[in-house]
Amino acid sequence: MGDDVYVVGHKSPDTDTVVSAIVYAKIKGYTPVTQGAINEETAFVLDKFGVPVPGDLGGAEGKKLVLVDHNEASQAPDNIDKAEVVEIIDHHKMNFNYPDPIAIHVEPVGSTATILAKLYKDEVAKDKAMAGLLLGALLSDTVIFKSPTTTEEDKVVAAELAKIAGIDDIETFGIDVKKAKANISDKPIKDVVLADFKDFDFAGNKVGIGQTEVVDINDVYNRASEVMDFLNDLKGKEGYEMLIFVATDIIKEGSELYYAGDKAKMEKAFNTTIGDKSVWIDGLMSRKKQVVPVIDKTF
Ligand SMILES: [Mn+2]
Repeated sequence: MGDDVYVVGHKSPDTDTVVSAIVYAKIKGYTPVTQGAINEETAFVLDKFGVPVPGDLGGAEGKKLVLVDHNEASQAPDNIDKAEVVEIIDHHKMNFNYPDPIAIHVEPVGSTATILAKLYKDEVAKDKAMAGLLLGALLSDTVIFKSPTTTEEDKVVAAELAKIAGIDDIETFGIDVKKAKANISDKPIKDVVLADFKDFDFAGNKVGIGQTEVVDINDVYNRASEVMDFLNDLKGKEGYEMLIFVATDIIKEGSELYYAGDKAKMEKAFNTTIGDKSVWIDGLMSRKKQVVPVIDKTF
């Protein structure tokens, strides 16, 4: 057991993170694990291709880890400094310090699934379920190619994966994947805001940014006061300098940004006038590309 290598994605696991762990572990003979429970969208994709849900990492201490789909310590397992990180495969900006040289593969593409599909083309071509999982993850992370993080490579890779997986209509499959977790009406607001939530360290300031994707933004507008109460409460309790909740309408292709924190910083970051609670930004689909860099810059 001591020599087992665990492949793990980020906290608040999304489909790309879970699928990347599963696929890379299968190819290498490692063990896929998650940090916490998977969401409904990921459950839908795993179920569709008959793939079991990975176990939980538990503690990181003393374990050999491959980090997929993240590299920031704030998104990695707790006690990461007591684990041995052997490799990283990711598509996010690098914020990683390590005392030893290790293998790091980062590409600016729409999903970690895209990178794995390219690197292990032959293995994926022989495995229908693997191709299906990777396609689901790619469509999830790129919001069916609508996110500005999407590259031409993502589209080419998706077409190849669809062929292998026997998916005739990529768009329809993508909407099915997205719809699996888009219904927020029956969920506690805490679960909606924290389902896809990331902590960042911007020049020593603790900033949390959550995102949800819906097919009708009115589902979020109806719960705006709950969102604001939750953000303000969490900010006070957990010592955040700023909290942002990005509610993305994947049909309208834009997002309502709710925030708790310095209004001036928000206005500067998004170069617009903002109300006390929220603002709609047309075309904003990507936390990684359209929120994180501008907020990082203001700090
Ligand atoms: Mn990803």
